[in-house]
Amino acid sequence: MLSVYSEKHALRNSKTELSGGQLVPPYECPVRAEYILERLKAEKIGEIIVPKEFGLDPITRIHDKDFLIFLEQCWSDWVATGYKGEAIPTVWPSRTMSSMHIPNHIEGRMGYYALAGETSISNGTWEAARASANVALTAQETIKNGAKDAFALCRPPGHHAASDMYGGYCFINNAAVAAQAFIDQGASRVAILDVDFHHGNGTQDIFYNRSDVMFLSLHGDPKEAFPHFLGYDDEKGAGEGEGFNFNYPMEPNTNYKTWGSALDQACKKITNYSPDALVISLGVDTFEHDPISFFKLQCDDFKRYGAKIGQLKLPTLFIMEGGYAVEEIGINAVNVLQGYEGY
Ligand code: OKP
Ligand code: ZN
Repeated sequence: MLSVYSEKHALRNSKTELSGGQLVPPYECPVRAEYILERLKAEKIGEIIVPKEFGLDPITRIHDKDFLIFLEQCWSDWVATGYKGEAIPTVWPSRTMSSMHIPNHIEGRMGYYALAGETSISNGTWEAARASANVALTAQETIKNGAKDAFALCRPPGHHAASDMYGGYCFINNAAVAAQAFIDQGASRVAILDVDFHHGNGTQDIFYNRSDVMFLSLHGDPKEAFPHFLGYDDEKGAGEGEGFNFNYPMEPNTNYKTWGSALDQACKKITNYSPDALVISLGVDTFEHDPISFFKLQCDDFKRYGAKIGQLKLPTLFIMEGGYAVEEIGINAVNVLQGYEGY
């Protein structure tokens, strides 16, 4: 399988994450992508290419222009106020305090566009997020041109980002941008299967009213896990999109037996939908030793479920999302690809 990787991911190197009331080194760190790259090479998964530049057009199919301008300018606006730390929101349009006016001051704009506060913005964040989207689009293009499958080694991840919200380590929704590219090139139906530990709230929200993109997500029950406010099993889609959104929230300590049967159910929905392409939001934070998650998948389980995805026999685009047990991140991500390929 061909992979796409950009060294520009390393420009996303913020020093702080707000976690447990402290500013800690971010879990979503550059070494994650380097370990995956290393494992791709060691296991000889296939050719590794650099991304092409696609410009902003395919990104504005998913994200609002004002949001993208905010992301591009956030760091310089923050610095211009004289603030010394990295850019972190402190105020939000909360339940009974949301006029929908977009404030001018950077503090107000941060809260307007942020869905959570852990993710600091710093120099290079925008450039890395753009490169990550180009990685996804380059891999997508190889499938459009006839490849069976491809792996986009995206970093930063994307599935929490909505049309005008960043957070949960995500800025541009790479999976949504790639799915939309398939549609814009003539696909009638695309399925996005999100196997990251966290609910893909951004992807769900983007396609919630549409029947041409089905979204299915297996994740930690939002009663107990980030992003807490979306990902319940009664979220089925709305309007045209009703019946095209499926959530499989699971309890703390879920093992592969339970997780794998949820995957089987999701795979049945995908088969019945008969999509032209399948996008996998591939997070490996379902791993038993992940530091911020609570599922109990073991290294071999990633091969097992890769094989199930392979049995769908669909053109398949893997998009890297989360995974924070960095020592094993390469093994687990590449195990999915190897299982998919039948090794
Ligand atoms: C991004 B991706 C833990 C809070 C978790 C953010 C998690 C973002 C995960 N104290 N905060 O889905 O892997
Ligand atoms: Zn995750």
